[in-house]
Formats: sequence, structure tokens, C-alpha cells
Amino acid sequence: MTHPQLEVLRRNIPGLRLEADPAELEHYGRDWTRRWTPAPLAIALPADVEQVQAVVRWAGANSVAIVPSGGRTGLSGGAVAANGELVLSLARMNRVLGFDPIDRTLTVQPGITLQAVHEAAAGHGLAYPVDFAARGSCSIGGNIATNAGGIRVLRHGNTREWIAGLKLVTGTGELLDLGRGLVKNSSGYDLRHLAIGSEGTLGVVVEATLKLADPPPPTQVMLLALPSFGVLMEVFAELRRRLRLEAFEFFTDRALHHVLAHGGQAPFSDVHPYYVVAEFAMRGEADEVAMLAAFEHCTERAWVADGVIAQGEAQAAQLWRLREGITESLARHAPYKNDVSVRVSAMPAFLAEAQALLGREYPEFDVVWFGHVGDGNLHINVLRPGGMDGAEFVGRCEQVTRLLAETLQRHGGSISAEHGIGLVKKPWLPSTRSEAEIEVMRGIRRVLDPRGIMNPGKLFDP
Ligand code: 2HG
Ligand code: ZN
Repeated sequence: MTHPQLEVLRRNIPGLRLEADPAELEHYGRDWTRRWTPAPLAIALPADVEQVQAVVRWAGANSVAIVPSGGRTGLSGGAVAANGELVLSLARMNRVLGFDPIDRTLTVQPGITLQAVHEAAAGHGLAYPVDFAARGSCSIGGNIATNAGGIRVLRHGNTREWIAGLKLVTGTGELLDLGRGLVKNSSGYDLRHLAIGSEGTLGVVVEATLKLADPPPPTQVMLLALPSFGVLMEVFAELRRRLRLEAFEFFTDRALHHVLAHGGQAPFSDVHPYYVVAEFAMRGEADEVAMLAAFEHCTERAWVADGVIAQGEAQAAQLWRLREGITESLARHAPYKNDVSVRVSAMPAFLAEAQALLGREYPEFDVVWFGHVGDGNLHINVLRPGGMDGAEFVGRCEQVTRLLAETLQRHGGSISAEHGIGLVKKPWLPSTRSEAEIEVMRGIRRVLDPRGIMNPGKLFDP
């Protein structure tokens, strides 16, 4: 431990776990971006809220930067500690604190995984409907810090919709109790929503009260093969018109190629350029009829070239794996990631322009498109060509991102739909937010973190 004051911290906070051996520094200093070399000062693993407050106060008094840390499954570098920061890991604070059947809320500590939340909600006959592939590793605190989205936003909205209350330890060590589970509370600024999506720059979430929903209805999962990008939104509109869509996800043949190379099972004998996984509620015979009618409508117009309807849960899970396995199947290529959004109505025009732009700029690159088109959210992963140096690759991708950001700006979109800004997208924040907005955000950050110790360097500079 190099910082002389760390010993003081250890002595003054009995029960605080502090780690500094190289394997731990490496493990806690990085997220899924893998672009920066981890170099934290140490890792603090508090056991309760008081310890979090004490660590933050110590950091303020000693001018030590803090990186709040959940499951570190982020893709924008928001949880990277590469500059001697103290990582404040919430991993030990991972319990369910309570369930209220009248309020239909679950109160949890921030280090609990999304999957454990799903299981706890199901144990009470209810559901927490935010969901995505990293569910087994990501934490609720991190989900809140990035306002995580995922595969069911189409039906249920982002994390923001499901937070009835949260407790935040600010950059001064103050504990704020925000929202307090009230359904109605018209008493001024809702500071809870400032904390959601703040990427650890305003404080550390130390407790959350989550709203729960009715258990999901029985659903049907369908995989469709599409001949062109142009018909994607037509298929979406047709399915949504006739059915209660729970999810509508798309991916390209390149994405499927990588998933299959990683052990997936080919869904069709032919290869098609585009695919959609759609899940919808099945509330009886009328939905069966509507599903078949929608399928027929799409095939008659040649919007759909082939399709498979899951026969049972195992096949539904298998179809979902083709979509949910994409990120993992690409990981070994250390892809450059884009996570962009436009209004759903702007999607067709944006898609056409973005496709032309990326085709022109990346002629020799493997570019993998997938995402939540029903929310206007696309993931574009660019794979490094063999033989190209890592720094040259990132440099090239950043030039293209500048052009993509301009295109997004013309279509009123965002450079980060659901992964956050972190370090990766910081240069392009002004393409999504006006200078006046960023100045307001700076002011808010100064109030909640006057010493500038909470995740400095992330989101925007002071
Ligand atoms: C998903 O939708 C995640 O699967 C990850 O947001 C996206 O790897 C990505 O680019
Ligand atoms: Zn996503």
C-alpha cells in the first residue's frame, strides 16, 4: 500500500476490507472495455453505509479520487481505475433488505446482481422487468449509475422507471434519501433522477428500492430471417400492431457468424443477411391467430424470408442465445463499440445513412450490427483487422465515430443509448448535449462533489 494515509483509513474504519495485491488491483481496475491498463491505488470493500461515508470523507480529506465499482460489466470505461484511484467496490453490500407486498417494492443493497433481484422478485410472485445478457454479473448499483436499458425496454422502459427510491452518499460523504418509495411526491426537484445515469460522478448509490411488476405473461419467441435492412421497421410495425411485443431485437449475418463460431446452433439451413428475435405475450387463442396472421402478412410481402417459432422453453432459450451471445462471441476480438440511438420514427432514415457511412469508412473491416431497434437503439461493433496495431485501430475508429456523431446529430440522436459516456464516448458528449446543458451538469457536479473526487475524468471534464 503506497498511500501513507491508507493505514489510517484501515485503522479508523474497523471492518473495512482493503485490498492491494496485484491480482485484485487488476481485477477491480477494469471493466469490459479492456482498453486501459488497470492501476488503482487500492480497493476498499465496505460492509455498510457508514463505512462508505467514512471512505468518501477520507478520500475528500486526502484528495484521493474514488471509482465506484459494481459488476464492472460496463462497456464505456465508466468503472475503469487507471490513474491511482481508490476503487470503492460495493461487492460485499449485496443483500436483499426487505420486500413490501403492499407497495410491491424490493429494497436491496447496491452490490446485488440483477439476476439475484429477478430471483428475489419471482420468490414473491412478482417480477423486476429490466433485463439484459449481463444479468448474472452486473450489479443494481451499476444499473442505476448507467440507467441501464436492455432487451425489455420496449415494453417496460429503462432502469429509471423502476427506482422508487435510492440512498446516495455524495462526494462530501452526506447521505441523501431520495424518493423514499413514494408513488406521488410533488415537492420540488426529483434528485433521485439526477443520481440515475450519473455514472458515479455525483455519489455512490448505497441502497435502492425497486418497483416490482406483475409476473410476465406466457410468451412466444420467434426468429425471423429478413432479406434487407429496409424492411426491418415494417416488420416491427406489423408485429406491434397485432401483438403485445415484449422484445424486438435484431442482428446481422456477421453477428450470427460469430455466435455460431462460438458454439451456437444454426437456426436455418440458408444464410440470410438480417435476423430478428421477437417475443410477445400469448394470452390465448386470439394471440395465436394474430401471430400467424402477422407472420403471413410479412412473408406475403417478402419482408420475411424464413421463420421459426420456438416449440417450448428450451428452444426459446436457444433462439435467445443467438442474440444474447453476441457480445461474448465478439469479446476476443476486442471490438470498438458504438451504442447509438435515434427516435424510432427516425430509424429508417438514420439506418440508411449510417450504413452508407460505415460501408464507405470501413470497407475492409468486419462491422457487426445488432440491437434494440424497437427502442431506436443500435449496437455497432467494429472488429480489428488482423495485423492492425491496437492504437491505430482505435484512432481509425474514433475518426469514424466523429462522422457517426455528426450523422446522429442531424437525426437528433444520442452517441450513448444505454452504455453511458464514461471514458469511451466523452469526446462526443457535445454532439448529444448542448454546451448549456453540459454547463448545468458541471454545476450540479460541483454542488454534490465539490472536491472533484467522484469518478473524475469520466462523463465530462470539470
Ligand atoms: C446488448 O444489447 C448489450 O447485448 C451489449 O448492450 C452490446 O456488446 C455490445 O455492443
Ligand atoms: Zn444493448
